[in-house]
Amino acid sequence: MTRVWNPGGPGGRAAVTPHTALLLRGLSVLEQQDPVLADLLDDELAEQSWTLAMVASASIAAPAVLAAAAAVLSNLTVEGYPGARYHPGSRHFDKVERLAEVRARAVFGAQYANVQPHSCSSANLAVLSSLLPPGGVLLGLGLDAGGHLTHGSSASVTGHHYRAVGYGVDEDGWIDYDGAHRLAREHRPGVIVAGASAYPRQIDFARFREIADDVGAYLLADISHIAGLVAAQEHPSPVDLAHVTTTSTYKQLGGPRGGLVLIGAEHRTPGPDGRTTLADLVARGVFPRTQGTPNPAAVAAKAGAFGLLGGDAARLTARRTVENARAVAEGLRGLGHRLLTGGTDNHMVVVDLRPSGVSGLVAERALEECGILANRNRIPGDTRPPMVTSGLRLGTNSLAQRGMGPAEMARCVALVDRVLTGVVSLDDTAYTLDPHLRRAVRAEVRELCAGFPLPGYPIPPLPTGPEVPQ
Ligand code: DSN
Repeated sequence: MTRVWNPGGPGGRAAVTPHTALLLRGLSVLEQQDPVLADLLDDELAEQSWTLAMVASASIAAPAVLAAAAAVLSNLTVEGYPGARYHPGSRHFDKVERLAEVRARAVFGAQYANVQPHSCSSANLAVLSSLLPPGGVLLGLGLDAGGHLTHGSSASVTGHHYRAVGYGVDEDGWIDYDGAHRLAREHRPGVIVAGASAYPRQIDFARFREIADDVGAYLLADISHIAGLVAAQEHPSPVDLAHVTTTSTYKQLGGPRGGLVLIGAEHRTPGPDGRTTLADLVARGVFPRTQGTPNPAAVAAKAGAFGLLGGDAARLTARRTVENARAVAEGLRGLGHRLLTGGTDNHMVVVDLRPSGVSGLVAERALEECGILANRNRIPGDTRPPMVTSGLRLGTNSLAQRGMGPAEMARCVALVDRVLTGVVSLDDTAYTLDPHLRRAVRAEVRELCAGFPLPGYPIPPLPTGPEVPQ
C-alpha cells in the first residue's frame, strides 16, 4: 500500500499516511469541539507526568502504542479468528492479529498465543472455563495472601462457579509450597493457579508443576505482574512448565488494556475430554465461550507493544526495574519499615504498616496528596477491611521506564518515609498532614519528574488545579 499520502495534492508536501492524518484530525477536532473532554485528557497527562507512579500494576505505554490503540480498526466487528471469521471485512485485521500472535510467541518463546482477551481476568475465565467444569476444584493463592480475584476469590465468579481452595503464605509472607501441596493432595483440584497480585518474590513454577503432576491437575500460570521480567529473562518463565500461561498486557508490558494467553510445550496436550488440544480449547474458551468480537485496535496496540519488548532497551528497563525495587526495599527496611518477606526479587515491595499504626488507606491518600502513587494492600492476617487494609504495595515499573535508577530510588524512599512518618492518623480513614511537609515533598517529586520525563512523551506544564486531590 501507499505509505505516504499527499494531502496537498500533486506537488503538495508529502507528510503523513492517511491513517496518521485521520488520528491527527481526530485529536484536533476533539480539542475544538469537545474542550471539556480534551482538557480532562490533558489534565491526566499532566498528572502522570508530574507524579511518581509507584503502583505495581501499571506501566507506561509508548506513544506509538497509544496511537495504535486509537486505530481505525475500532470500526470493525469481526468475531472469530484470522481466516475463520463470522463477519466480512477482516482481511487487514487478520494480518494485524497474526502479527500480534507471532510477536507474542517470539517474545515469550511460546507455541501458541491468543491476543483477543480484553483483560487477564477475561483470559483467566476463558482458560478456567475450558479446563474445569462448574463445581470443579480450583486451587489458587488466597486473596489475602496476595492472590488475584480470578484465582478463586469469593468476590469473583471463580469463587462461585468452582469449589475454590486457597493456599497461603507463611508468617513472613513467603508462599507455602508444602502447604499448597498438602491442600492439592487433600482436595484434588482440576486446576492449580500459580500467580499473584501482591507477592514480592520469584514464583517457583517448577515446584507448582510438580504439585500439579502429583495430583493430575492442570497448571495455570498467571504472570500479569511479572510478564515484562519474564520476557526479559529477569524472572524464570513458566511458559513451558505450565499447561497455560496468562497475562495482562498493561501491567508490565507497556501495552494497551488487555490480556494474552500463551501455551508453550503443552500446546498439543489434550484437555479434559482427552481429545481437544489445549490450544484449541483456549481458542474456544476465549471466543465464543467468554467473549464476542475482539477489540481490534487493542490487538493492534498489543502488536506494537510486543514489537518493543524483544530489544536491549526493554531488557535494560526490566533489569533496572528489579534493581530499583531492591533499592526501595533496602532503603525502607533500613529506615525500620517491615516488609513482607523482608525484601523483593521482582518489581514490587509490600510494606506491613501495622507497626506504625497507619492504615493502608491513610498511607495511600497521604502519599497521593504529595504526588506519590502507591496502593493500599491487604496483608496476610489483615484485620482491617479490604477498602482500608494494613499494607502498602509499591512498584518500580514506571520509574524504571522513566530512566530512574537506584540513586533516585534512595530519594523516593526518603520521600515515602517522610510522608509515612509525618502523617498523623486520627483513625483508620482520617488523618492530618502538615502542609509544609506536603509542599516540600511535592516540590521534590516534581524536581525528580522534571529530570525523568515519561519516555517519548511531551512535557506538559505543571498542573494548576487544587493542591490536594479533591
Ligand atoms: N489486579 C490489580 C492489581 O494488581 O492492582 C489490577 O488489575
